[in-house]
Amino acid sequence: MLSGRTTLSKFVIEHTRGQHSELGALLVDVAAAVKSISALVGKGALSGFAGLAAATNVQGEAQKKIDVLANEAILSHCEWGGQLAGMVSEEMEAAYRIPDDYPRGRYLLLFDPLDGSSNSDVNVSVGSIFSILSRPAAGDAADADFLRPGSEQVAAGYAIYGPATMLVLSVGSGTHGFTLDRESGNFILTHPDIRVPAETREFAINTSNERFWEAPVQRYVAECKAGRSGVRGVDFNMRWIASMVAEVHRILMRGGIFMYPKDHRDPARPGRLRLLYEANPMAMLIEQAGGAASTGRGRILDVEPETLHQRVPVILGSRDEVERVERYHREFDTGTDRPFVSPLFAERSLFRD
Ligand code: AFP
Repeated sequence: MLSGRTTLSKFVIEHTRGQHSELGALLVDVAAAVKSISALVGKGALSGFAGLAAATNVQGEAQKKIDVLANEAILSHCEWGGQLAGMVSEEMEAAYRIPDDYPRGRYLLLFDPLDGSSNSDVNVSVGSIFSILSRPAAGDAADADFLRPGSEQVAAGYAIYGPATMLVLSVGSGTHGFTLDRESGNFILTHPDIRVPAETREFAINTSNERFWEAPVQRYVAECKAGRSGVRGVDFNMRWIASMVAEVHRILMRGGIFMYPKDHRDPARPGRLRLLYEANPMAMLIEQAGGAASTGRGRILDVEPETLHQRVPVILGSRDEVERVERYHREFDTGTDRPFVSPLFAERSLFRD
């Protein structure tokens, strides 16, 4: 029965009526782009676009053909509607100027067209992440217009291309999930007002980087791994999908903490994830769902951006655990933390009685 089910179009129009009425039209265009990317990703190897493109992106990362196609899908679906003054994408070094054929609008769209794409060849869930800022001025946006703290976002969301394709978004009044009904082509509201449990026993981090982390992160993860035999007194579970969208989606569905922290491999890279079109939109979604999103030393949404593609440490999810990690950073920075004793030594010591 289709009647009685809320579609994405109905939801966004009802929730953006008035001051941001054009925002609804932009979100409908984003949803159309997501549907086309979903169809492409869903073909898998049959799409003929597996493998690497000839180029590398601004991050110096090998660009996959499907990255390029997803990027083009969002540009082509969103550039013509008259809501945008410019776009920023992970796949493009400079901001994208709206072609002269199309009118300008008062919003800015920032996005990662296909996050987790290194998983696309191994059939693991990937996603698209987007952030929307408003820009009252007329005409084309300058780079500086995009460099605004995440607290100024008027909307944020992601698509996850998994067994089902879902669109999860916020326009500032909660975080809500829509599932693509492939028969009708509509996104249907299936997860209204998502809430992240404050407590969790599940953490997500790439532990192969452990030796590069700062001590407070090493301390937190060591305590989780020690489980009931350590200071936490309970056992924890670990996940790492290497697809931020999939990790954040799991956390919105059942709680958890996701960490891609600062590490000391490269001082110029204070983390792997990008502030404007990964950390900020995910932080808005998590906070709107009652969770927390931190750099370890401050709220992600308060970070003042300096460059379009800057990276930032990310610790987000269940509020109690994020606040614990922040406390460990404060104790480390003020020299009041317990000396860090690596459990590896304890486990491996030949002389332990
Ligand atoms: P790709 O888009 O290059 O696959 O990177 C995905 C990602 O930015 C994020 O989605 C993951 O959480 C993180 O990188 C995984 O990083 P590691 O491969 O270092 O674990």
